[in-house]
Amino acid sequence: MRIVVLAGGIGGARFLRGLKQAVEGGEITVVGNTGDDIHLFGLKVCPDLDTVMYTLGGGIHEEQGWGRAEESFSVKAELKAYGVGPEWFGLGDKDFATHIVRTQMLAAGYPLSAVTEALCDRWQPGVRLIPMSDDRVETHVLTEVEGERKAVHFQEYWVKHHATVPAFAIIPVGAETAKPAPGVLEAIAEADVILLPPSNPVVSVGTILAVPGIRQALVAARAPVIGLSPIIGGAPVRGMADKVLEAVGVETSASAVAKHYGSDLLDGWLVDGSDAGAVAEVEAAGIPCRAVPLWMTDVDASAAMAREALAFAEAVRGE
Ligand code: FO1
Repeated sequence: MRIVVLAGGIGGARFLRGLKQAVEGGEITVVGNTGDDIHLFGLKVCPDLDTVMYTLGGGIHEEQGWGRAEESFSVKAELKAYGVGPEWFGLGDKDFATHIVRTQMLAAGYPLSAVTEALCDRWQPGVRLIPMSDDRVETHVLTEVEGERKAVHFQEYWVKHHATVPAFAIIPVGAETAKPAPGVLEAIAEADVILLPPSNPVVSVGTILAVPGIRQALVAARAPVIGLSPIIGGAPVRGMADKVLEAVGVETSASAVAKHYGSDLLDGWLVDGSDAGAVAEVEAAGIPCRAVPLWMTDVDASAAMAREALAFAEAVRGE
């Protein structure tokens, strides 16, 4: 079975760990969000690609959901000693090696998709990880800091300000001229099932959908597109999705996110049991909906969710 998953960072990576367990032998292609990418110290950092690669490859810092396990921060301390910032983004010594190799390969002319493939050769994540685009796309947030309106890089909004400053708009800079990376549209066209995991619907899945051609390919795909709600009981499971949902005028609820994705895109939407009351509303919007447990408390729970999504895909296939 060929499965395509559009994934962001932590939520997407944890879901993928369950999906891998649920479909031993299945062929999983992950289209990764690159809007979180940031250039620091002359290096290109790809947080969401690295979170998927490290999580599925066994190198992730489990509690954080980003960066490496057993990490040290000597280089970070030395950079601080030189007065070179920013200090608010925690790059560890082992993680620096990933960014050095990536930047070196990009400088040699390899596209990000080839670089990602090369890095995954080491980590063997057990999925094919393709960036949404080889072109530079960086999400910026229109905010107000000390009374001054300005656009800041998503990571500055998310990590330095912890999303405590207002977000008036979310702008995936460069998306309008970006092209899907090689293999993305082909994987979508050939997929048997396409899944939207509980990643951030605005800055992760939303950014991938902002690359011209990807949303259209999903709408046209033969495969059923099944989404899993990242919102449970009116609150984001993790992270600060509510802050960016507000920025784009979407209510923080399982049903609002389904409608935001649209009935043209979704063939099915899974909400948590606690949101069973939303099933009728989602179905009224033309989207088949089921309530199942969506808390990814461990890999077995994530695998159970994945099996529910795959069963739902079979149920709606060809309808
Ligand atoms: N998230 C944080 O909250 N604090 C950090 O210092 C931080 C550093 C960091 C370094 C490398 C990397 O790949 C990810 C990192 N993240 C950090 C996570 C990052 O902000 C992700 O983009 C978000 O978690 C959203 O996916």
